[in-house]
Amino acid sequence: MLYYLLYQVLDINVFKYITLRGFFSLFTAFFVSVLIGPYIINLLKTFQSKAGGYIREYTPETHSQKKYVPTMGGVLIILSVLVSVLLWCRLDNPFVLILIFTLITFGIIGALDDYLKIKYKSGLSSKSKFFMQISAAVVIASFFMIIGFDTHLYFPVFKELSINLGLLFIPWAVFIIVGTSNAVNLTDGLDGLAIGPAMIVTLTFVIIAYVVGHKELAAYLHLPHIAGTGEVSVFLMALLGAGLGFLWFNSFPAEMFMGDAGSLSIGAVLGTVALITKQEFLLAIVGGVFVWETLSVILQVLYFKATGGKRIFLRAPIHHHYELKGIPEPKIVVRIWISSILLAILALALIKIR
Ligand code: 57M
Repeated sequence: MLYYLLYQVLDINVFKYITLRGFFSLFTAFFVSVLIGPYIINLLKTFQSKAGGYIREYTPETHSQKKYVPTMGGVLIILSVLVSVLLWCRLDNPFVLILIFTLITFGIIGALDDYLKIKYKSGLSSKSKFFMQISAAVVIASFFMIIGFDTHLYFPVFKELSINLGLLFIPWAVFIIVGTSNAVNLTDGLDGLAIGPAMIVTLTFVIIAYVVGHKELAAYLHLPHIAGTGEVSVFLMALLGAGLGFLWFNSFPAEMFMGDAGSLSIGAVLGTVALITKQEFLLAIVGGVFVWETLSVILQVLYFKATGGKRIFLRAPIHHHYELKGIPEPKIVVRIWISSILLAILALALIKIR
């Protein structure tokens, strides 16, 4: 909105620049998040304490005192992002509109699940939650087809290799969006554990979206140039600011959890950004922490079923295995952040090695 007012109406040239609006977007989202955070925490605490708190079964002893930490803090992230994006993004950019739709729809699905878990001690059934996610992802994938988006699939390292998915782009997009959304959701099991790596992935894609949207830089790095993705980096700077603001409260000991409202929406946005920038495989690398957390669950369940009850890990997802080995929660979280940072550096290095 301010882009239109300050640049197109008042002709203040500097506001046309993506970098400047990106920084304003980050700091606006951060300060909105940090300033309204305490109010959101109190609001959620009041609602949750009236409902009696919620904790999952098979939970390590260390989690029993978390029963009254309010969840659904993802609404703070979503609100902060929307305020900043509406102020600093170009709202005539189709990618920005698709990302706003993704953030809100997956946020609603997650918030509904959180609300039911708090109010009635059990959330949406896995089937209905999965159906809602698939449906939302099919709509998002259809938006891509409607705007005539390039349906080629590109690969890291092999700059000449690409496959045109055609209509198969829709199931591919659904897989990426729903898969990333649930991977972040599974990971969100320790204070700061999901938001840390999610912000590292976000910052990595701020860089990727800027480069892919810049004709000369994309050509220099042999990346497919997707016009308009520069505006996606302004959106992601808002997500980064909002996520850092949320981490202000979610760091150990957490004053609130993001809930499915946060994990599903952030994951879906990151999956959609990977599709927009045509860097789905790079997402799997920089988001390797989310991949490993999900794989640990798949391996655990398959082994459990195959051996009639034996486990590979003490408990899955893998962060609970480290917890049950006696490693303190903050140490597990920071070590996983370190892994995320190293994976982000590897992913960016792979862009150069093409
Ligand atoms: C998401 N939810 C947390 C919080 C957060 C199939 C199975 C692997 C599913 C999996 C599962 O249900 N995952 C759902 C994980 C929960 O966090 C809430 O959920 C939101 C995210 N969706 O925002 O609202 C608990 O996590 C803790 N937490 C923090 N700090 C945070 O910042 O401490 C969350 C955020 C919160 C809080 O205690 O209540 C969760 O873990 O449930 N199931 C599991 O993850 C369970 N694993 C399991 O059962 N493994 C089995 C089989 C099925 C693989 C096995 O290994 O044999 C673990 N869940 C818990 N403890 N709580 C087991 C250990």
